[in-house]
Amino acid sequence: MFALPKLPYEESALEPTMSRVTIATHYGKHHKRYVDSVNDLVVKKSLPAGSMEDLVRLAATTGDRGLANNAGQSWNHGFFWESMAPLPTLPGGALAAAIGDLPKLREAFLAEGVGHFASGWAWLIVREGKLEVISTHDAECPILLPGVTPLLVCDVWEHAYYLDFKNDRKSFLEAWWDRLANWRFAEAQFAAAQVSSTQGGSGWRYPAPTA
Ligand code: MN3
Repeated sequence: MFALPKLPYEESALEPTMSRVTIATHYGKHHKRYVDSVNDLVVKKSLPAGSMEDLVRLAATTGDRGLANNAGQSWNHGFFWESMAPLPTLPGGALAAAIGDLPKLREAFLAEGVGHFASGWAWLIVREGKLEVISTHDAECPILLPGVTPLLVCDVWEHAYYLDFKNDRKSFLEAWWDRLANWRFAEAQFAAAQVSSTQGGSGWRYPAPTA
């Protein structure tokens, strides 16, 4: 059984940018439902025991849309909670050096997130050693992309911001980047990407299931 990963802060810790009500709904209802659905599918389909990463890859191999959506969303949300911190941070060290022009990266990230049509995710990633901003659609999980290690993600599904920003995704993304982005986490992911660029083979992992 997979558990809902523990939030790295209190539900009210990201206020006022992300309200306690948004987190309670997003984490306690949306994310929980994806994880519950994965657990149900594992039992119903007698899927092999393994990690969430294994299930994301299995679903891609077998073309199982239900499993792909729920395992992908479970993973992406786990990564999303780690991508935020209660107090504003800035990139430092090797990551700051690799970024260079931070305002330019901010602009690219906002453009990607605002421009992504309908539901999805805006990511800062390392691909083959290079920083890149990409978006994935619906439940698409970056561990399936060859040579990619994600550093940060912002959820741009409406459920991530509608209660706090209504339909204003741009203001949400700006506030998210300026006040919530967890650059300590991004630095750790960046360091992990240097060690190994095998797909999903390094960096954050979804907590292992308990028997
Ligand atoms: Mn979400």
